[in-house]
Amino acid sequence: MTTPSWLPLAAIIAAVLVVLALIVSLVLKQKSSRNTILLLGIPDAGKTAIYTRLRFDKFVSTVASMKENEGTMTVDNKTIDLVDVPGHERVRLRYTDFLPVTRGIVFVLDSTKVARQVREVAEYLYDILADRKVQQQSTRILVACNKADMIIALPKEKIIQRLEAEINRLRSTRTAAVEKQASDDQDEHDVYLGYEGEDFHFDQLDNDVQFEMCSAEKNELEPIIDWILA
Ligand SMILES: Nc1nc2c(ncn2[C@@H]2O[C@H](COP(=O)(O)OP(=O)(O)OP(=O)(O)O)[C@@H](O)[C@H]2O)c(=O)[nH]1
Ligand SMILES: [Mg+2]
Repeated sequence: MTTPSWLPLAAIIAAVLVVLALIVSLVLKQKSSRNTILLLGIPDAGKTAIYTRLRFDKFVSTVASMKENEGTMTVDNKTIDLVDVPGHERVRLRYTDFLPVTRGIVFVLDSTKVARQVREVAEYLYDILADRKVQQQSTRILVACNKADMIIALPKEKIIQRLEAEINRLRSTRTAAVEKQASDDQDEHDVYLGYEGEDFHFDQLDNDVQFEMCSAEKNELEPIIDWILA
C-alpha cells in the first residue's frame, strides 16, 4: 500500500498547528500571570493614601514610606495585586523588579504641586516610559492626578501640556547624553520617546497612557478603579 501524497503535508500542518497552539497558550498564561498594579510617583504624591483607600476603603495621613506596601484589592469579584512603591529616590527604582508581573502602572502625581515639581515628575515618568520591559509588554499607564479636591489643583489638560513640554526638553538632553556615551551600555533607558523631529506628545507612544483627576481624601477614585478593571 502506498502512502497518500498529501500525508506528509498534513503531518507538517498538524505539527505547525500544535506548535502555534502551544505558543498561544504560553503567551496567554504569561499575560494572566501579570496581575499586579504598581503605584509609582515621587514622594508625597499620595500613593499610600490611594493604596489604603483601594484596599481598606479608608483614608490615612501617612508618613513618607521607605518600604513597599503589597497586598490585594477585590472589586467585582476580581482580585488584583497592588504594590505601592515609595517615591524616595533610593528605593523607587525597585519598581523594575515587579515589571515581569505588572499588568498596569498607576503613576500618581500631586496636581497642586505639579507645576513646581514638573522636572522631577517628568524625569521619573520618562524613565518608566522609556523602560524596555514597559515597552515590550505594552504596559498600560494611568497618570492619576491626585488631590483634585484642592482648589489649587491644576486641571488635567494643563498637566498634560506641562509634562509633554518637560519630556520634550528632557528628551533632547538625554538623547545627547546617550549619543556622547559609547553605545554599548545603553540597554535600559535608551528607547526614544515619540517621533524624531516632532514635539513630544503622549499619544505618539505605543503604550496606552491615560490621565485622570482623582482624590484619595475625598474617595474620588472611580476613574482609577475603572481603569484597573478595564
Ligand atoms: N488634599 C489631599 N491630600 C492628600 C490626598 N492624598 C494624599 N494626600 C496627602 O498627601 C500626603 C502624602 O500622601 P502619601 O500617600 O503618604 O504619599 P506617598 O506618595 O505615599 O509618598 P511616599 O511614600 O513618600 O512616596 C499626606 O499628607 C496625605 O494626607 C488627596 O487626595 N487630597
Ligand atoms: Mg507612601
